[in-house]
Amino acid sequence: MARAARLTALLLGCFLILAMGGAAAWATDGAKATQENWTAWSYMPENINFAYGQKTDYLYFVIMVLVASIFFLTEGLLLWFMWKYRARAGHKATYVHGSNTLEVIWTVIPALILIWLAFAQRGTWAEIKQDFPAEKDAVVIQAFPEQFQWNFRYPGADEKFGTKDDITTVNVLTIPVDRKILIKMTSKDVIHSFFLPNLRVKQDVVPGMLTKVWFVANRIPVWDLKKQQMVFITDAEFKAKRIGFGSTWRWTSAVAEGDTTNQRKLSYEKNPKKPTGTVLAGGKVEKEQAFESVDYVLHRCEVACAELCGLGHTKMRAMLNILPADRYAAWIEEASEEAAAGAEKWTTIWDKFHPDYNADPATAAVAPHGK
Ligand SMILES: [Cu+2]
Repeated sequence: MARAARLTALLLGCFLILAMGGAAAWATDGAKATQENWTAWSYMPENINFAYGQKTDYLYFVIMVLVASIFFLTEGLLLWFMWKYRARAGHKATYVHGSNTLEVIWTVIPALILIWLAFAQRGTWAEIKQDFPAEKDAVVIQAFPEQFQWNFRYPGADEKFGTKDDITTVNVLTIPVDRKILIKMTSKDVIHSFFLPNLRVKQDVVPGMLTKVWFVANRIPVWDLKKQQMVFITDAEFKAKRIGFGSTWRWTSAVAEGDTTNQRKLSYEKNPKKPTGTVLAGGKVEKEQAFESVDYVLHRCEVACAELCGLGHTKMRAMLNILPADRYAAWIEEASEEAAAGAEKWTTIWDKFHPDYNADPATAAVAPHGK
């Protein structure tokens, strides 16, 4: 028995040392974190929503520090007591009923911490989930997910939903950079969850219920051809660089020869059959440009479903394109000329059962539900 206790103590000790090593590495990264960017400590995807993303990350940071401290305190005590009160000759076990004082202390302290947290996060919660921007100040987009795809709708030139000039897309969400985006959503079938990891947005989408999210994308995702990796740049940087876009060049995804980890390496490569492509330079479109003349290729983020919504759940993802204002306007124009993708379900389901979801609550009376 004594041997088993020693072994347990040894294993727990090893675990604690490993955990402390991890914590030290984490604290080192944490030191790099700034008020604007708390992501450095967390290994989370880069935050590009400076409207409130850094506040979400900061809350994660505070809660992690709290939880980690309590973890080391309690596991340390456990380890110490296991050693101190181990079975050995000449020591008789005693029966302890418990201590009311101790019980009160370790109930009251966590309760106070939780109450403090509830108040400390209140402002951030209200900013994200309650204080939505006015529809006239935001780009309003509707989302209507179903098993297993993301349907989006834009109001078109008349700025009204449920009219003939609406633009609908499937698995493509295109937004302008540095603008407030307001997404109004409901589900066509089961519960889904609208998840934009880089924007710190996650919100359930529930059938028969209107839920909303708002955010600002302050960076544009591009692919750095020299580093062969995704980077995020500002609107000003975007305009100062040469950016390949459209179906310019070849996007490859392959496992490198001899790589036993089986990790796919993504890269853009020059297509021998089509060595030139379309490039944006200073906001102007230049055609037939050489691959070598380009700094970045326009890239995208991901829209994921964060609710296990059925067997095809893992395939339920959409592209998130973030564009400078002029490119966004060009995209809207292009999209309104194209045949709308999956437009029918919007008119036969959304507009029929949820006409009130189309109205701007600031300017129009909300129609009774289902009318
Ligand atoms: Cu889903």
